[in-house]
Amino acid sequence: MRTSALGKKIAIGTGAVTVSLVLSACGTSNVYERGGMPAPATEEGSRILSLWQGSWIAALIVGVFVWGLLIWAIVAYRRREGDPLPAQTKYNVPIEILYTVAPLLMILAMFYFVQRDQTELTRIDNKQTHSVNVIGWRWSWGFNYLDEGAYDVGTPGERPTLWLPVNEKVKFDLMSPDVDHSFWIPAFLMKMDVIPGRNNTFEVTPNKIGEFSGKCAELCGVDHSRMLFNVKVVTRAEYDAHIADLQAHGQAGKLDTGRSQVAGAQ
Ligand SMILES: [Cu+2]
Repeated sequence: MRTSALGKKIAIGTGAVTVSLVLSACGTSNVYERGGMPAPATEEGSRILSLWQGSWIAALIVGVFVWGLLIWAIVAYRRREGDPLPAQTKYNVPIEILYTVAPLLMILAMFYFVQRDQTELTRIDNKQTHSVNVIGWRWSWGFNYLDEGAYDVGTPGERPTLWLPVNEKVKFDLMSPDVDHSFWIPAFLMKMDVIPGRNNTFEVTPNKIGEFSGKCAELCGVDHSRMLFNVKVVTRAEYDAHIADLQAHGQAGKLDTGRSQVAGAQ
């Protein structure tokens, strides 16, 4: 009677610890709770973060189970003094079915969640308030603010800066005139390849004012590591003022390099 009450207490205690671990893992305030991910700076980012955290929780549950079995087998069935060689077996059908079916179920579960989130994250609903044509080339970036008729490129020795108004959905239209690059803003928890001759697009809604860094995530050649840019998420008023400033400095219209060279490459 006493043992079963104690057993119940242990079970409840273990359950509570597991639940609190799982819940705390879903927090976003510190980097450990996020599993090393940056704090999401877009509306869509929390979806990727949950997928990442969920994958870690699932992997840990499987890991603890497998490590437990391993340690138990090593300890309980260790060789003792005078033990004969154990019976050598092969083709244990139930075990073979188990270790074929169990990983298959795990892969199917992962596939379901990845497919669900990927479909949502790459969906273009065209309800964006503005579009930016991103051109990645060896070794920098250009940004065409398509709706406003202004562009920005870095100058030698200065990183280009992509400005975005906060809480407004933006559609990125990616182009490369030379080789494969990848447009990545880590804080947006989203990246996409920039491929010559292909029009890759995605939409995000930045929801945090601040400065972020961006980079090329596809090893594209000798100066790949120099393909850095800044991102500034600002209020609509500051954004409009910046666009007017670009136009006043002669950066009106559209930088055509990417599109014409891409067309030439096809
Ligand atoms: Cu690159």
